[in-house]
Amino acid sequence: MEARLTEILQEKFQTGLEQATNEQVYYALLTLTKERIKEGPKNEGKRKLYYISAEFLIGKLLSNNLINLGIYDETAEVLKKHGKKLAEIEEVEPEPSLGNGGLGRLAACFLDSIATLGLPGDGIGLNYHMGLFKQVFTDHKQDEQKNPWIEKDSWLNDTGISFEVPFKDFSLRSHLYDIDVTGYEGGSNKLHLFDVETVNDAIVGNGINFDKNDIRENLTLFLYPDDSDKAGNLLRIYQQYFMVSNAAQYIIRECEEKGYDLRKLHEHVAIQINDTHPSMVIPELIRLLVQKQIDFNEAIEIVQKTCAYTNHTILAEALEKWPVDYLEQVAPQIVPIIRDLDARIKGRYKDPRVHIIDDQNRVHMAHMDIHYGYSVNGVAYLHTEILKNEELKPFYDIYPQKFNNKTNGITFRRWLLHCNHELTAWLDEKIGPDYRKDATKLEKLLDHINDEETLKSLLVVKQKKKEDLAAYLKETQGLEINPNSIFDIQVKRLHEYKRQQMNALYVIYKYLEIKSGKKPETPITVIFGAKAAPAYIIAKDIIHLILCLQELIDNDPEVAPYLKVVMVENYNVTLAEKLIPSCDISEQISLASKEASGTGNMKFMLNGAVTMGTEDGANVEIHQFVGDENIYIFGESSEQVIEHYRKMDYNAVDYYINDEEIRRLVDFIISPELLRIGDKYLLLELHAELIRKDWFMTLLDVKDYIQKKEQAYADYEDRMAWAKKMVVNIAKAGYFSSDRTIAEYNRDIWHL
Ligand code: 9GP
Repeated sequence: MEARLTEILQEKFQTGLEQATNEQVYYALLTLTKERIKEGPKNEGKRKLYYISAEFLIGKLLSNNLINLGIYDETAEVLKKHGKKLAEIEEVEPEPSLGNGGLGRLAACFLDSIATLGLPGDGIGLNYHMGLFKQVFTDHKQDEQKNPWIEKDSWLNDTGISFEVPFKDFSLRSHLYDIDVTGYEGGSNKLHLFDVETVNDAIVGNGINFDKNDIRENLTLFLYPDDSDKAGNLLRIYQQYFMVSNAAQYIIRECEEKGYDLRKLHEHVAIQINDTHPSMVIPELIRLLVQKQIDFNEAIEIVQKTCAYTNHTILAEALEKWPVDYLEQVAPQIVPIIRDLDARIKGRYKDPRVHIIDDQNRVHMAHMDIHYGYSVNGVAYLHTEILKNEELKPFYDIYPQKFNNKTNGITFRRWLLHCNHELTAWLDEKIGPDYRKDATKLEKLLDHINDEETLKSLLVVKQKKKEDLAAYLKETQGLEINPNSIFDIQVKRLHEYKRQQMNALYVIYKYLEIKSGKKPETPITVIFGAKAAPAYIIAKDIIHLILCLQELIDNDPEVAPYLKVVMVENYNVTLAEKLIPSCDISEQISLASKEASGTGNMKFMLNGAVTMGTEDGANVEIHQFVGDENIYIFGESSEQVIEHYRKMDYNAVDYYINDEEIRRLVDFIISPELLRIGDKYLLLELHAELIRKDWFMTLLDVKDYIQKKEQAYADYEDRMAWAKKMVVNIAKAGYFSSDRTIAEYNRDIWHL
């Protein structure tokens, strides 16, 4: 590879490896990697998967591709020989901003595992020019700015493929860009990202504002444009229809090119509908098949045997319901099809809960997926049980055979091999490299659990990663943290159900404890990272509170040596790759029943963090694997929580009034200390919300939470005992490899 790299540098920049800048080396490596992928094997088969998703949070690609191509070490060596550092060159790459959180990152992990297992399967999504948004903090508040990531030279390959997408008043020509997806020592697949040539980046004004009505110019600017008004809702429908119409046209075109009979589409194609955003693929595919002279009833049957749906949440906000008249305004051609699909259901089932179009004339996208797809899956054991027994029970009663669970997973290539070289080397030394191909082999670590040297060297690895993070945060964000403190980390989307506010109440508790003279043995650093949806007011208030606490503590010499709070700015995949390896305590504290799975919990565990969590999502399975000794479980169970919702008997205000300790913590939000730093209105708003509403029952679990954290911090002091917990967590993480998840999808749903 050295010769080719030198050649490319000469051709592109007329320079040699020694003299080249990091930027030049990055672009040369980009070219080299793309060439290698092009020459390498492609995954093929009789049935191919198309994974349609609004989000693909792929992260930076250079290192991951080098690892998957098996040339990472060689590249690092060559660069080193010429005075360059691969880690520094990685920094040049912009992170594509094509996702929001777990849903999008899961899609990216899945693409990696699909390719690794040698399965033919492509992703299909949109090429958002500005991504979600870039988070900036000003005056202790979140500001949103555009986050452009596309450069002249990038991982995107212009395919020249284009389709006409018909809307009500005009049509748009798409333009397809592909990103190659490499498998670990395996063949490659593709991520197809559709775009529109007329999109105009220049119409984005202040922050992330733009004219929502000009679809030709704005369609692929942002992921999840603000939908708090009608124009925003319509724009989302335009995006979704554009995505699925292109997907359906692309799939049909590929089948025709291969000479397949479209009447047997399902024998060659599996479509996975990732949450409800791509649901319109069902009527669109029916429409296109009918255009190909296939009978309407037959088209429905074919589509039904082709499409499968994954549900990623029980929160209503992600179970989309589009008004029929909005669909009429965007893509009227699919409305009669949806009406027909609904009429068939209404003819068969009286229960309005399973109808597609409700009495307010709204289309329940998930209902269409369930009736007209062949599989419905949840993403962790508990989540699927809740779908079957609560949320989607009327559907489960009709179609028990369609429901199945696929517990999420993560790719160990990115979340171990790439992000934690030290731990990878340590594992290689302790148990040999087999776990790289078969993650369950990590269990071999348990043979060493009583070996003092093993435990000590693991602590050394963790310490190194803490120092690395401290240096990185200092350099990139000017934040100073103490690598000799306990790193307690909560990074994920900001949402009340994830209860960052409960963690903030703990910080208040600890602050007041320290003020009263009770100092922790080891200093504590509580790290947050989270973006709040731009229109989600309370989530932004929570960020405000955390940033105010950060400042208060930083400036209090009595407390600062023992407690530190930091909220990292613009939390993204790149930051996650630095934060996760350094973590001691992983915060997974959602209200039980609300977190479908979580995948951060798996990444932290794999990197030797111990979970502080509720019995929610995949925490339940983590708990089963590691046992009571190696996880801190607290809070009410999902059954109890569901019962509170059913009886409507949870009143936050009762906890506030009746419990002096809780009142003390909650009232601190509007204490003179914090009001001096923050915005009075926002802090009052959050305070009132916690007492009057608290939809996600913070005050229900907060005391149990505080007690468990205190126990964890105390346990941390026994370093050898703690290292054993770390070993068990790493050893038991194998189940959470997305290779296992994908093997199950393939075995039970896709049959590729
Ligand atoms: O909130 C879930 C998260 O629990 C899960 O791990 C992830 C991947 O399955 O999906 C998230 N859901 C969404 O982002 C929106 O439905």
